[in-house]
Amino acid sequence: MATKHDPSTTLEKQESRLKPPPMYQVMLLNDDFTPMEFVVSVLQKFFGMSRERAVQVMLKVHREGRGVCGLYPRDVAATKVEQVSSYAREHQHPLQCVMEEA
Ligand code: TYC
Repeated sequence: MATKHDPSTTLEKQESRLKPPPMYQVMLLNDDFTPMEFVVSVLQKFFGMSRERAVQVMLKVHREGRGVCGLYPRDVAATKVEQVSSYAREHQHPLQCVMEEA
């Protein structure tokens, strides 16, 4: 019978045997219509970036076609995608936000 102190029965031991949860990159995709200023405001509002950082990331997306906004566990990443997508829709911009396993 396992005792209270058998390490194989403790929650701590079981957690250490699990793989860490997969992480997801949340990304913005470039398009020809969403105003640069709107993208900067999205990066500040939903990803907690400074204005300076948000401008850098927006320009990277503008020049390279896509860019990473942050790395999150799956449910947090999915919520960011949903929030950004509905905010863009509300403002009638075609801005696309997607997630991808890291
Ligand atoms: N390409 C857009 C423009 O020139 C700006 C833009 C940047 C749009 C990043 C989307 O994810 C984006 N107005």
